[in-house]
Amino acid sequence: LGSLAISGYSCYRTVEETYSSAQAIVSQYPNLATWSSIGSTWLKTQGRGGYDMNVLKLTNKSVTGTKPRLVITASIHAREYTPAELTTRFAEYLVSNYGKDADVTWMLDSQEVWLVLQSNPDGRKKAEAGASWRKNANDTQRCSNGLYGVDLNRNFNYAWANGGSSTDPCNETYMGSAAASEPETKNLQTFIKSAFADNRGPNRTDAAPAATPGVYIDVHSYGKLVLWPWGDTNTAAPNGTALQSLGRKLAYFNGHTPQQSIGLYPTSGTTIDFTYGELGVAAYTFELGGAFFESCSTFTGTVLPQNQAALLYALRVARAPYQL
Ligand code: ING
Ligand code: ZN
Repeated sequence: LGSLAISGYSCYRTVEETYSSAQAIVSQYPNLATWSSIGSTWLKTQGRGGYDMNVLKLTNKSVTGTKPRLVITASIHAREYTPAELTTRFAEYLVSNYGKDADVTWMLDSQEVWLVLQSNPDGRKKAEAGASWRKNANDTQRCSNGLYGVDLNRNFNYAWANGGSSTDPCNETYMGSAAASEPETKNLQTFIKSAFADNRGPNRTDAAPAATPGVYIDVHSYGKLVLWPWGDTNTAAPNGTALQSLGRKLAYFNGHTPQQSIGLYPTSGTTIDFTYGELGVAAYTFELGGAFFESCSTFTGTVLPQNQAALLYALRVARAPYQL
């Protein structure tokens, strides 16, 4: 595992280590994996270093046809290390068990798994340098306390600025100067739309049920929660009963607590409200573990970690029609 040491642990891969692990998967399993850019981070658009944002796509390419997609974005909040590491391990688990484990084989034959392992690499780099950093690295407005950046999980353009986010650039939940003002947000929105262009979920009253519904999961830490839309109102989502039913299963199999996301606290402009609100795709926020920096010892050994098992479970339910 990686060389990054934080909070006494040495097992969280850095941005560069995560990217080289993904590239290693692609060279070792070319028939199962693809790695491609979805755009540049804020710093890169400024010509000041920065990163490409990338997606790791996993499926058995020999089996063609329209497959349901499980789309996972990890570590959109810079200091939340566990999601990126867990999701990278999930990818390694899938490719290394293809042809060995019947469930994994079935899954990669019949599903597509699209993973953004590092959803905020600029911010993550600041966290790796020792800052307790949540937002991206947009320093257009620098604050006296040294903080800057936009909370990407308040910047998405569905019901943006509708409460539970801040107009203050010095606040940790700063919504940004406009909906989807940040390159990371634009990249993720375009990516999520492309993922579900032919996989619309049946959970919006105004959307016809799709033959191959997908599932979207945005992985954060911490809290041991499974959250679903809406974040800005207590009103249930248009197909809230089905959304809750699947959310409860995901939580149960993960030892987490299920709830509509406003039950944690009000939010707007989040990834899940965008994905559900714009596309009608079942969308969940997972809050993993018990701390931002969870010990990798949780994941060692031969037992599939519960969180990892939950992602496999999510993949399974993605196959069935959404109402289970
Ligand atoms: N928590 C999430 C946050 O963005 C969340 C919780 C996500 C609530 C999505 C509602 C909707 O604030 C952390 N730890 O980031
Ligand atoms: Zn978070």
